[in-house]
Amino acid sequence: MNSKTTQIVFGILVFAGMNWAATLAGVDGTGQITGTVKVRGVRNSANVIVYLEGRDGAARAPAPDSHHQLMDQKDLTFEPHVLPVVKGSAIDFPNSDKVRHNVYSPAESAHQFNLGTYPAGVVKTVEFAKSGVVPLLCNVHSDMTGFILVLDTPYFATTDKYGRFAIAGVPPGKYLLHAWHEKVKSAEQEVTVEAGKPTTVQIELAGKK
Ligand SMILES: [Cu+2]
Repeated sequence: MNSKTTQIVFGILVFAGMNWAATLAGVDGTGQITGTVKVRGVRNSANVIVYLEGRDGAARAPAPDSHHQLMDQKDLTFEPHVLPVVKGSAIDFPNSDKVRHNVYSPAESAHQFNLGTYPAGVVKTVEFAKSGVVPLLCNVHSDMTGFILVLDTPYFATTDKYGRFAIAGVPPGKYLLHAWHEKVKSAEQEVTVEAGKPTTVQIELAGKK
């Protein structure tokens, strides 16, 4: 690569990087929150749902996603293991396995339902109108577990295995940030989002529920 080509490639990379940073930080007057959640006493820090509860009237009464969300049944697991959605969203439950499943949510869940058994190729859809935790179980396979978190906010993210998360496009204001994990006690902390400026938080979850 000659130096001119190198310069052009470098220029494109810088431009792409700036675009990406501008999108995350919000050229539209929004801000973003990034951070890491450390979960004590579990294999890794994945599958924590982080969400923002609006203060000062911010982020209240969001519109549900108009397209359906997806909770697959694949290789005898729920995929994804945890799924945050806005209240009022519809979730499709396909069966991508060769065996039959019988998905249901137990009595204590925010939305109780039982889909019955159905084969591959069939998709059943459920609408979640009430916020809260909906554990998922299968009558056929007792070790299949999953969770749906129905939220009153569109500002949420799920951590990766390193506990990292990012929530972009957040209107400036004060929020209470919640971190939820299926096995460990939840935690909350106050955060302030500023336009065009990333806010970084570190959260630690410890102690069994
Ligand atoms: Cu099953």
